[in-house]
Amino acid sequence: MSSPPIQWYPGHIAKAEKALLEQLKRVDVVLEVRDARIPLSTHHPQVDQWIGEKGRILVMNRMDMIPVKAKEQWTEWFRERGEEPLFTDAQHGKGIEAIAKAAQSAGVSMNQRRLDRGMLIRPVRAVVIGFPNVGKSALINRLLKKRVVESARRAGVTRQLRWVRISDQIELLDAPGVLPNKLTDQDAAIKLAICDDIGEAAYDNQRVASELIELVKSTSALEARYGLEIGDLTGESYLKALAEAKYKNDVERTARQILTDFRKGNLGAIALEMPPEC
Ligand SMILES: Nc1nc2c(ncn2[C@@H]2O[C@H](COP(=O)(O)OP(=O)(O)OP(=O)(O)O)[C@@H](O)[C@H]2O)c(=O)[nH]1
Ligand SMILES: [Mg+2]
Repeated sequence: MSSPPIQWYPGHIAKAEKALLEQLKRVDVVLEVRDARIPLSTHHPQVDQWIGEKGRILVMNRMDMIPVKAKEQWTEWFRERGEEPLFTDAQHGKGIEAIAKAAQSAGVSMNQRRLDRGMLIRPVRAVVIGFPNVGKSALINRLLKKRVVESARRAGVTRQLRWVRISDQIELLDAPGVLPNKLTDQDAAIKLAICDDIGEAAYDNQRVASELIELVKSTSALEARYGLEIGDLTGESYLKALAEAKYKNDVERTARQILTDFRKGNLGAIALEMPPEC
């Protein structure tokens, strides 16, 4: 389809990135939060460089939105690469304890190094980094067991960096979502749009919904939800057929409906990305 490439790099994100880089100097551990539905597309290319020698905790949030099987395959894939992904569901408070523990133990080794150098111990300072809307603030609220930072169903909710004290041992910095200033991989950009991780002004709903249909075509999710079989229709034709059958031929409304249904989990648990060799 011939719509312009998806690009989204609003001013507040550029500013946020600058402020984040400033604060990074003060941070011991980075919690890198990704969207479990698209673990590769929510990998920020610069994050490894930002983390440098700091500790890293790899968080796969929204685990409730993918099948258990996908979670297992991703765990295996990351382990083969020497990484240990911690899956969470910040919406319902699952997997949070493991994150707190990992941050705490990073603090223990940090303080041991301080003691060795004759310095006083202090709480570990961690920052939550990730694409917009992956659930960073929700995760912080869960770690704190109360709602202290704003978290909502939109990309770009957190605008300011904000330190919160999780316990005597952990201080956590909530940061606004960051993303590369240029989305060179357009397949990834489409998935970010599908998952609501970029602002909606950046893309065409009908195109993105068509791509979503293509991606979930092999599951029975569409038929189960809308009662319309996909057969060998393309995403675009299915969208039109569904508009005709159920939405008074309003293709735009149909596209929005499908996207909303996917984002709310009404299509069921679906992994939009699987480990490359699976
Ligand atoms: N189903 C599900 N929803 C989640 C999960 N984590 C967060 N959410 C929801 O996703 C939306 C975005 O969460 P936020 O915490 O605002 O995300 P954020 O990463 O802080 O977003 P920005 O501040 O915009 O960068 C909210 O509506 C959350 O309730 C999860 O694990 N599962
Ligand atoms: Mg936030």
